[in-house]
Amino acid sequence: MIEVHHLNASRSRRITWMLEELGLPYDVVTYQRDPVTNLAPPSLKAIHPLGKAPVLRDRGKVFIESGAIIDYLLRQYGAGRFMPAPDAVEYDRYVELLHYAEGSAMLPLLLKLYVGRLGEAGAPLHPRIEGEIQNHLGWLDSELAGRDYFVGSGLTGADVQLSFVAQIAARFAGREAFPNLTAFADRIEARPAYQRAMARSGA
Ligand SMILES: N[C@@H](CCC(=O)N[C@@H](CS)C(=O)NCC(=O)O)C(=O)O
Repeated sequence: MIEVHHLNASRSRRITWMLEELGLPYDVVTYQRDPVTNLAPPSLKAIHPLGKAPVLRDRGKVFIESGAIIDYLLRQYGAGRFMPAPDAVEYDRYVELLHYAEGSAMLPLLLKLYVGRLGEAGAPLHPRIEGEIQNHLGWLDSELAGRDYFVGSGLTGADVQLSFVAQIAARFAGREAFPNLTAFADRIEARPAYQRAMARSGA
């Protein structure tokens, strides 16, 4: 049985959601963040030394990195669903966005979170961070103009990866700032598979 190691209020929600979209059976092992530090409990290191979520265990192997986990699940169990065929014109865009979510888009959002904790000491960095947030979220918002999903006409693994960015965008910048991203976040949250995942592993 596939096992997902899930941390509350975290990016690992993408993996339980992807599993629900695929209709695969899985077990969830849930960890709770420390209420003071917001960090994962040390027990998460028992499954992988980094102690980060998500971690997936399947067929005796342990996988980290949500983008790599989504790629693995779709290759193993997707039977062509939720990704373009490797020889399709949209495949390269799919791979690009699958990596882009964690490789680029999350960075300024995480910097805002961490530098914000420095108070006044972090002030010199705020303009650069805000500029990069506008740059990345503005680009993603424009990519969604006139379309429901980032690649082709239906949901792909790239949308699952970018879902967390869209959800944070609405939270950090307000629902009006990036309207296409907000509509995208609303669209994915309305999906029955997403709702099943949240009911199972917590929103
Ligand atoms: N790029 C990784 C990020 C993994 C990561 O940093 N996860 C966070 C949760 S969103 C975590 O485990 N934080 C707990 C901690 O750092 O103690 C992925 O997408 O899987």
